[in-house]
Amino acid sequence: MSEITRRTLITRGLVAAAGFPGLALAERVADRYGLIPPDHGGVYGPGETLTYAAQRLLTGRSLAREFSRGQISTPPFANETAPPTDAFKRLQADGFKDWTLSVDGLVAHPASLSLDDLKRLPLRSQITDLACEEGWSYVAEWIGTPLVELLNAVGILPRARYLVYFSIQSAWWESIDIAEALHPQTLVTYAMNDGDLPVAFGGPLRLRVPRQLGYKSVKYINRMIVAENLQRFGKGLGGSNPDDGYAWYAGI
Ligand SMILES: Nc1nc2c(c(=O)[nH]1)N[C@H]1C(S)=C(S)[C@@H](COP(=O)(O)O)O[C@H]1N2
Ligand SMILES: [Mo]
Repeated sequence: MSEITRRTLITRGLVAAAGFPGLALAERVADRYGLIPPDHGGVYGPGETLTYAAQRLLTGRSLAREFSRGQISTPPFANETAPPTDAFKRLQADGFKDWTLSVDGLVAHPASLSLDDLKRLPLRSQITDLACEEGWSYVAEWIGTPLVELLNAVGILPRARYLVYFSIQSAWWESIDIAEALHPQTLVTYAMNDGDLPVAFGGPLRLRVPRQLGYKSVKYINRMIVAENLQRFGKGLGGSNPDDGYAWYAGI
């Protein structure tokens, strides 16, 4: 189903199911419940708002499908193989022992964690599909710590609404709402299938957001900021992909 068709159905479904007399009222309801996405302006804005609001109301706690070991793709498809920057190559030459993930913003205890620090947090693995907006996908086992464990360790403040995350590859950053950040399948991953997370797949550290399209699973992450709103980041639309015209909420 095309994105537009799907969006139209969800929009109609939300409007029909809730008996809303019109889009304007639906948007007001979405706003009241904090369901306005950052890319709500422009031509597709009302559609983005209703897609996000409908999905959050209907599927907020749903789980991405998990697969069996036998369904892991061999070989998996890596979209990009080149190490991203010189700074990256220097860290790589040292086996990533100096790689850090900083977490700051609306947190009680800002922190800078090494890969070893992250490996001391509770571990979870899951076999999920990574689906690109271009139509291809692959199944892999992703291993890391649930983001919720990291956020519990730094203590997010009550005003927090978004988690913004950045790659060492500066053109790449994204954000998710706190519900997605606390979801048990959102993982800070450092391993894949049988070993360390390969560079081609975002190693040494990648956020996996399996309920959304591949572009939300940013590779080579080294910074997270917990924020109340997204206005000060890029064009204020919530990510490098939304800044380029893709949907901020990329639920599948
Ligand atoms: N830093 C960074 N993260 C990224 C990308 C990228 O080019 N750089 N590509 C994104 C896109 S569009 C997709 S579909 C997936 C591809 O994941 P893969 O390389 O594991 O196949 O990574 C996402 N995360
Ligand atoms: Mo993609």
